[in-house]
Amino acid sequence: MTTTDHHIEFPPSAAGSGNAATMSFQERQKVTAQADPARVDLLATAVLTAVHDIVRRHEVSYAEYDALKAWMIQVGEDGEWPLFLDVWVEHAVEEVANAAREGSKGSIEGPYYVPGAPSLGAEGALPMREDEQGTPLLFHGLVRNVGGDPLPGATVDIWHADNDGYYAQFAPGIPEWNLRGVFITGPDGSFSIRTIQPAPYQIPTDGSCGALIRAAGWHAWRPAHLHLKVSAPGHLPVTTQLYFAGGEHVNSDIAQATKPELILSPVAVDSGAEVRYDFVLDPQ
Ligand code: MBD
Ligand code: FE
Repeated sequence: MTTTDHHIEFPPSAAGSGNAATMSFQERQKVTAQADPARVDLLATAVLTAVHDIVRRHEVSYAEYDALKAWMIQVGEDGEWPLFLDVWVEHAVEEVANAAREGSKGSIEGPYYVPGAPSLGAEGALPMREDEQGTPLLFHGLVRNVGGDPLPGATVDIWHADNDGYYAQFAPGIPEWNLRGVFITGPDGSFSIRTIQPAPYQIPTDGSCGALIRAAGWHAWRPAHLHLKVSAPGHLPVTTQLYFAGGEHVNSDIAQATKPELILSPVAVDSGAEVRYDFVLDPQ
């Protein structure tokens, strides 16, 4: 089964996007190495000890323990483990993974990347519907190395939500590769992408992650963002996101995945908005 076979019901639902994200992850997940038992012992013991400590410190009751058990069962039934982990845990993993990087800042991948989007050359428009809603955005720049040299033949893989905050292949009724594409930088290291400005993304409210957000009195929003994976031979690939200055929730991302270096300030042009951003890749 491929991601495109996943049946997602209409209207969009937490279980629809959650189960599609779970299947997408399972298809791509390849555990190659046997886990080191010493490392598993260390990490599993650390997690369990932290949980025991919380139970004692906050005098967790049986009612609260059973509520947690019921909620975790429901997260699985909704397929929302990828969503839960990517929203509330991945930012710390990304911080550790990219601590030594000198080039462009990374950010979390999130649950909605799909490899294999259409390849579009150095410049062009992302696949979109004839009546795609949203302000047209021209997003262009260079891919360079840390020494400042342009990198021709670098790959800029971009995916983002539409003007309603939905991702192709994770919500019903959107063409398969809508707002997803792969660009290859030209001889001067440049790329130029025509798309639309995405909308803020709301965590599905009708699933278990939504239930947690409501129960805790949190908000459910990520700021509008572009997702990118940028790579070039001999260089460390970077997975990142770009945000929009002044956008809603840009300083209150529920996924804690914004960084000052990742905020774009597009300028208004006749056709909509335009912005330049250069990516810098560390050597491998
Ligand atoms: C998203 O679009 C996203 O980028 C993350 C990290 C989590 C949920 C939805
Ligand atoms: Fe996203």
